[in-house]
Amino acid sequence: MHRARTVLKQIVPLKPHLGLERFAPWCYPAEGAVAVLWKSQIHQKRHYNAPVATEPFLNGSSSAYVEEMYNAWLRDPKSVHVSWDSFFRSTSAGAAPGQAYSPPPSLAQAPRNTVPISALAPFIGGGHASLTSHVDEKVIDDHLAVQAIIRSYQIRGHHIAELDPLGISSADLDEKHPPELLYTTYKFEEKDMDRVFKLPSTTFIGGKDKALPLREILNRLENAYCRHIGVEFMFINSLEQCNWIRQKFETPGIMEVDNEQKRLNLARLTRATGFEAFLARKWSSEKRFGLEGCEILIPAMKQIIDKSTELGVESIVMGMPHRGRLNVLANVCRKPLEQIFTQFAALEAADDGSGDVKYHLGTYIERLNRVTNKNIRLAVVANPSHLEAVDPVVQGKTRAEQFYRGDGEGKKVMSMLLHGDAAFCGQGIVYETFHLADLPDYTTHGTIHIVVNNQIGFTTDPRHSRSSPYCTDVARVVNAPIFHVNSDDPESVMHVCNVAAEWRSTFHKDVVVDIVCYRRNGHNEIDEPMFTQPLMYRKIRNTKPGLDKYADRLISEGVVTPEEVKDVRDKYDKICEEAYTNARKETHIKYKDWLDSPWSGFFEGKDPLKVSPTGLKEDTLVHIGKRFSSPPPNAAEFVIHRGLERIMKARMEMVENRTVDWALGEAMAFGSLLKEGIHVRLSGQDVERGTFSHRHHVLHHQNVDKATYRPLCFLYPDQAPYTVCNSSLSEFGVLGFELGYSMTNPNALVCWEAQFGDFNNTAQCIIDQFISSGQAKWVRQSGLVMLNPHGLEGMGPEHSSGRVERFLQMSSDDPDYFPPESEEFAVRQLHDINWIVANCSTPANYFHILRRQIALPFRKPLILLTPKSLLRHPEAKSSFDLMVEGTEFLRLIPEEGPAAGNPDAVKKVVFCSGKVFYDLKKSRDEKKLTNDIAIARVEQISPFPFDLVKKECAKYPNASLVWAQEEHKNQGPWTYVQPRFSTALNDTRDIVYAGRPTAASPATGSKMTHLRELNQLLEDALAL
Ligand SMILES: Cc1ncc(C[n+]2csc(CCOP(=O)(O)OP(=O)(O)O)c2C)c(N)n1
Ligand SMILES: [Mg+2]
Repeated sequence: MHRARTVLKQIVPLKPHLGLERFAPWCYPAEGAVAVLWKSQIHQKRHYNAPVATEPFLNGSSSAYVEEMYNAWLRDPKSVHVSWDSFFRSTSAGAAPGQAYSPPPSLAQAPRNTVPISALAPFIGGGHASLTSHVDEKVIDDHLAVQAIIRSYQIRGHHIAELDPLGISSADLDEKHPPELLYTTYKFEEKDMDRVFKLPSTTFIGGKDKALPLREILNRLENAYCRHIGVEFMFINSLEQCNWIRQKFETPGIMEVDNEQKRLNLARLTRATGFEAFLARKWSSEKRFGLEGCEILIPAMKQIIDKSTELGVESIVMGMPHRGRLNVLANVCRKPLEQIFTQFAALEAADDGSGDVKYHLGTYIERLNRVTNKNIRLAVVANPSHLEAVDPVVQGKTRAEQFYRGDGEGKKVMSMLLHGDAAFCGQGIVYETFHLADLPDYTTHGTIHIVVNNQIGFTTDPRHSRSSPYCTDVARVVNAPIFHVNSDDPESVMHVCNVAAEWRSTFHKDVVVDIVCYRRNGHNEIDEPMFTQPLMYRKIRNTKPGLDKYADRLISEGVVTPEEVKDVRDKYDKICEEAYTNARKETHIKYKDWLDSPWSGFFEGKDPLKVSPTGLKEDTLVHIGKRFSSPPPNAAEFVIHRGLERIMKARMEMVENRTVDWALGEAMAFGSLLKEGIHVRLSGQDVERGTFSHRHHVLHHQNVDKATYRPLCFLYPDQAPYTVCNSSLSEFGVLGFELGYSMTNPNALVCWEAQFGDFNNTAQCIIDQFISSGQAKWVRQSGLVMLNPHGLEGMGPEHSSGRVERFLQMSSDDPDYFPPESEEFAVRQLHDINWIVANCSTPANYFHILRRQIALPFRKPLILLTPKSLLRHPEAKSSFDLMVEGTEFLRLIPEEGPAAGNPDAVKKVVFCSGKVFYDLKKSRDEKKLTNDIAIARVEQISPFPFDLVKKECAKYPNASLVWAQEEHKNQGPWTYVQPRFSTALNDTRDIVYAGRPTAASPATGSKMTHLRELNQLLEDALAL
């Protein structure tokens, strides 16, 4: 790309361009002149073909280089290598085909039996005595120019393609014609138009012809690159891929379609148009974000699905925004129209949940594709209003589906993402999602993107909503080809859709179809667009709908009759009417009809309140512990870092001593689930080693690149697969991806780890819009685990807080409601909550809570605040005794020391959560207050352990109650726990706060202030 630009820059100054003429006028000989053109072509061929240089240099791939050399030579012959000098001299002098090149003088003797080319001169080209006399310099010049022209069209033709169906603006926001596409730039005149030029190998415009008259060259280039399709691909850094695309657009006749396909296009367009018209008629004042102005989207998606199924795809996961969503559900997914229409009626919901507006809901359908006669599964993933946020979720879901099907190359499962023009270029998550496209553990092996480019975002014009020429420029970062296409030319749209599907199937890379269209109505149906886009909308009002234009065209071509067109319209209208009548009989809406990820078989036959045990046989703990602490089986050849050897030795000693630290506890949770056939996936920044260098799930051979060993993958011969993967430096994208991954299969433990907890706020949209509220809105469950390293340790405002207060604030746990106490108290709470928030203080509890995710008969997201200094804290270890059979996750860890032995004498109970426990305990012991002060740990903060808090408080009837936390008063769990303590204690006792004062920032930047604050908090909490 860079080189091409340089070359073109150099070519342009050779001749100042004289005006704004395009090649186009040259391309269309006056009517009746075709025969003349062909006659002259034959004549010219005969005349010009002979001197056309057939040097190997002049093939397309090297033409830019030749141009560069030639220009340099023109400026100064000494500036190029002597061989080039000789070549250009020869060609300027009229050397014959294949003869212009003479090797540079060699010091070595000429091999025997070879003859210098110059010696052949008298026999070449009609007996001229000298090579320097008979090839006109202009011939070389013009051939190079023709090559430059071809290349310019390939690179820049899209800038002048007729993409806007309204014909008022340029899709690249630039009205200028690139000078490379001006005929004057290359010194050609009308009289040159019938000269025949040899075509380079980098073009396919010739079909079987190897040479064409210039007029025809330009004509064909215009047709390929400047009609209703604009192709951006020359930035792709693969010659093979560039050639593949050239072939798909340049080959003569490649766009031709048969009448059957035309009729199919028309029928599909009729349905798409009819659907919106029907809704508009029945619910004229309802928001539906209709597709009017881009109805072609529906045939386009169907074409992609047809082609992809033909190429082997069996399942497509889709993500899309509001625009045209109902139409997609109805006409692409074939969701029963009755179900869609009931969403417009104000009906009671038949199942749990708060639901969502109709243009956000997902769906899942398995059906026969009538065109290819193959079965296909289509899922549209439910999404929030937040544009593009669903993109990574779709990718994660797709990846998971590929994984479970063993579809390692994405041949059976693919993703399709739809975008609005303003959102595609405006939202950073688009970029973050693109960057997952080629990562080994995140790729979905090519996504087909479709942009509904209606050239407006709500009320904002593109020139005010983006700085890039096209709204699709973000896709260039992954070398995705981009096909811009005019929505009013259905056949062009179908062509690019076919090419997009073939591209994905061939190269397994992303591709973009940018449908340049318009929005016939306002942003929604009750919005007035004339307030802000008066001229555009005046034009729109005078623009015939795409369906009418296409129907007229097919009627004039004799492909269909007006009666047939009407018949198809009426039939679809009748279908809608019947569905409407049926929908009116419905009394309830069912959210479950809109589920995008059904887990067939998971819930059936399960006791919804029965949790499987999480404790393990000691043998299992020992086995996993030992494997995790051992080098690879080929240890002799696999050189491990010394430091790691020490770590593994220490791990082995822990196993022998029946204890675990944080990393070992985690490994045992993961390993035991793997043993039980549960796939485990841990993803996030630097998770393989662990941000704090504590995990080491991937050992690296110290002398061999890419030679690694993952102990958890080799625990048992029949275990489930373990994936641990360092992610790109993205939270929004990667957390969204893992959420999507967790949606596919409930029998998997999917964990995302933030580098530090506070970084989760760059993924806030996934947390707010999907994780905390996904089940309520979309009846969709997820057992995703978020690991957020948390704790104030003097590291400054960032790197300290996982912002637990935010998660707690979004928890649906009622502060004033103490659920009935029973055996099932804990599981019922979990069943009813939107997510679980916990801050474990021991490895054993961490082990149990991870395992509990799978032991539950339903799925809930788990938000874990995880430690940093505790990873190596000598006391933050757990005995096997707390992990063996019969043990379980402790929602609250009561005081276990002397105070518990004589509770009546206890003066104070300090409740806390997480790492601060160790600071409090140490300080209390130093102050010799072990008989006076009890310390209890709330491990599961939400849902709040009302029952256990009540019990622990009741145990110490004479004690005052304190909540101690290291976070500032307006942060941390305090505001969450305070009212719940009151409820737990039925307002009979008060609990007071001990800790840092309120603050704007999560933590101080000063180490000294940090220590002073910590000291103060310990003093306050333990004061009697
Ligand atoms: C992240 C986000 N910010 C703002 C909005 C509000 N909003 C809804 S639609 C819209 C315009 C979208 O324009 P475009 O992406 O071009 O899609 P179109 O509506 O034109 O199809 C905006 C700003 C939103 N939904 N999501
Ligand atoms: Mg738009």
